[in-house]
Amino acid sequence: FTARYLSDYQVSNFSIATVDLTFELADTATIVTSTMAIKRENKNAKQLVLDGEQLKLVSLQINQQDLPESYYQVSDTQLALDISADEFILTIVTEIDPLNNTSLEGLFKSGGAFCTQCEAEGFRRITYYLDRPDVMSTFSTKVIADKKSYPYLLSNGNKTAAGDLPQGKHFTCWQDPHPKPCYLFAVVAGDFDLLEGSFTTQDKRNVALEIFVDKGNLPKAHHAMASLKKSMLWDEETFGLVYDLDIYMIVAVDFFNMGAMENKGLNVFNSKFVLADNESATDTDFFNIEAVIGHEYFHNWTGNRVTCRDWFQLSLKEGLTVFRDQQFSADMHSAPVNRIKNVRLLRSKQFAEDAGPMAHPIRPEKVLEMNNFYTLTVYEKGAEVIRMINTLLGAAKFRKGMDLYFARFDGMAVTCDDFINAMSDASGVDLVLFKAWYHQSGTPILSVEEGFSNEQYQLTLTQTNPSQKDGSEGKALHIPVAIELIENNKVIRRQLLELTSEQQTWTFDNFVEKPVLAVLADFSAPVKLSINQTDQELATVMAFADDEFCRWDAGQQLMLNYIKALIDDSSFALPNSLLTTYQAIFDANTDNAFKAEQLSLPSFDEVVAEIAQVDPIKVVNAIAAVKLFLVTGLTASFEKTFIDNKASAYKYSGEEVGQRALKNVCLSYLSLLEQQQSKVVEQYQSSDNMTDTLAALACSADNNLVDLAGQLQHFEQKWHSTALVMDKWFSLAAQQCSTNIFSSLDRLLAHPLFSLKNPNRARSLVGNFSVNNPRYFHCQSGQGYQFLAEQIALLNEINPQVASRLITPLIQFRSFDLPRQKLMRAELEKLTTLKNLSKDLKEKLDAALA
Ligand code: HT7
Ligand code: ZN
Repeated sequence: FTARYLSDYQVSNFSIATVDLTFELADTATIVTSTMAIKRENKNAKQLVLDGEQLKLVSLQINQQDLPESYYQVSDTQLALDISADEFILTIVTEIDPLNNTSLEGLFKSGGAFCTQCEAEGFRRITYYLDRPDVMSTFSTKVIADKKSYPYLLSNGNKTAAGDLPQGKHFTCWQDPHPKPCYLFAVVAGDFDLLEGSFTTQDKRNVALEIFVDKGNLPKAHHAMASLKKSMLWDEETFGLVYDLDIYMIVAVDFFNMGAMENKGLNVFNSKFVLADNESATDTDFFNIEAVIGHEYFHNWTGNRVTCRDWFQLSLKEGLTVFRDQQFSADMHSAPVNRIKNVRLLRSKQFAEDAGPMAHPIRPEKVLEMNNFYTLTVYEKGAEVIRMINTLLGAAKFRKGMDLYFARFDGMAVTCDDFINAMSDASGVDLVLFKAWYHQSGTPILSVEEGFSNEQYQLTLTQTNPSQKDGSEGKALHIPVAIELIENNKVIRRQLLELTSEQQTWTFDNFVEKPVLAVLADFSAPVKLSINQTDQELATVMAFADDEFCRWDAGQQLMLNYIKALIDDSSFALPNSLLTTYQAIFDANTDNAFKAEQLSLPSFDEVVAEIAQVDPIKVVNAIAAVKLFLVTGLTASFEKTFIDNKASAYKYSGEEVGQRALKNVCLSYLSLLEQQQSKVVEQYQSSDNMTDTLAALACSADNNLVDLAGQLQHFEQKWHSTALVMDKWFSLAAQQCSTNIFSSLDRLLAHPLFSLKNPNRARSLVGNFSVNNPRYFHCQSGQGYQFLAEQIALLNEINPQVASRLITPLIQFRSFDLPRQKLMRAELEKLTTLKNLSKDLKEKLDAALA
């Protein structure tokens, strides 16, 4: 396996103007014929080297003449051709085996349907090609298959022909007018139910919207369709971006490595992000479907029309598109609650990645396996970086920057620098220093020092940036820090400070007494904050900051301080003042969804990110102790809020989602008290919706309540034939906080509905155990680590991409105490000896064990 470096980038020696593909679909022997119009761009380049993996080469022709064997060499990864002509037609016929392709890259089968996944480098598993994003071609595709089994034959662009063939076969031809890199190519063939809709663009064109789902699932596709229409309208209204084909198709499949894929005009989605109805989907499912549909749709401009020059630039499209989908969700729902959720994800998962062995800048510089770089850093931190540009420029100039970016680069494959230069040129804002966010890894620590004398308030901000992988020191970044100053319980000053060196001091005049600081309003930068605020100051921010994020975050900081105190000393006595502060959350006139976030304590991962080499069980115990203290002291408030927010029949609306969230947070607290646990049973029995059912089940699993077994059995009986709901069942069963968990896990692995070949299933059981059952994943015996490592070893053969994602909690062993480190390392070392260790796992194991 050889690493690739950003610094080695070179333009392609050859271009491909057009590619005509014919797929003769068959389970184990699909024939792909590719005819390409190729031109030599670099006269010094002798050989044309095409990428290709797991292909059987059937034939090869140049300008319709067979190419003698002495003119080409085939290896496991390449086809090298010696061709003297500068322009020629190359026809390659390959054979592939979709049925046995469990990696779900290239052409594979999901249930009965054929389906492709080409990003990042899956197209090379379909045919020999220049599989790189800066080679853009016009694609036309003919798909041939049995008509009865595969009535729908789909590809990118517009349908140009269709007809019947002998032996019960038929064909469909597609032409995509937009040149594109091969990672955006797609083919799907299957028997589906089709939900049809339409959208009229602002320039009055009619776009046919088609959502393909497994037979019987049509009623579950309406929310996805509504979400698509909202996304299309939002992009027109917010960014002036209009859809550019006559048809937009979405296909939902059950076997999929990630959430969804933005193939031009033919998105393929994990069915989890399409299918929903009131009985089987949670509020979170409804929310996520809208967000993911939005994300893939927004890629049509940020990703497809303007794409990446090379994969190191992935954040060019992903960071920007995540930022766009976050803004979309904020506009559709509560902006502050969305922001809080974004920050929770960043703090719990991205901060850990940035502190772990696979830490990389949002624009990585070295890659062994590209699939390993679809990370929280590239996506979520990447979105934070775009958000900072938005903050520094202001919304109007940011929009001007976006307009200039499209004016300059439409139809091109470009770099992150191109994007920033467009932003800077359009706005006149200097972003030279800012660019360091693209090449520096690690989470900056922002330290805050306050001073007050002679009616002057002094604020000193210091940034510390972690040293880099190459041993170099972390450099000062351009950090926007939005603050509020509160005097007499009122915000009297709001300002955006720009920290551009290691340390800067700001002075604010005319204060009678020292104001209270609310810092990082709206979480204006992806940094860790180091600040000493008293409980009283934090309570003031919680109650009186204008910025909702700051109000929420002050509560989190307060709780974090006490969780840390309990980790240091488990007998630490929590003060009753905490109860007063928490009671104020109940009493405030704020919306329910926000209250629910305020009442939710920092998660296990968020706490781990704050403490070096921590004993994980101490973290679990400390969080549980704070929770118990609060519910014991404020039982009546939790109970009243729980009862007051019981909604009637299920409806997915902002108001009711908030009510359910608040009610279920209260239930989670109350379930710690034996005398309140009947509420869990009652909610499970009376629930008419998945959100409440799962909330009750989670209480039973987290507290190992006696009713859990019966509830799981009842749930299984009711839902055994609904795959997405059974994923939830496996997740919950894996979350059970019980000493019997390991025998339960063995039973779950042997369950007839369990299969490691289905990524959703594998993630539900294996992923959820290792992420959401910290007491047993980190148990002293090391059994939790062993369980995960064993499943990863199996997945290494089946699906390296999924294996490589699931290994995350093990490679982050340095966050934990030395005994855990030793146990985790031992499992990682065992994995290094696997027979066919994939590139994906090798890259991570090498980094972790270095
Ligand atoms: N651009 C896509 C990224 C992706 C992917 C999707 C499905 C399966 C494998 C994949 N590898 C990379 C998804 C997105 O960000 O929208
Ligand atoms: Zn994306």
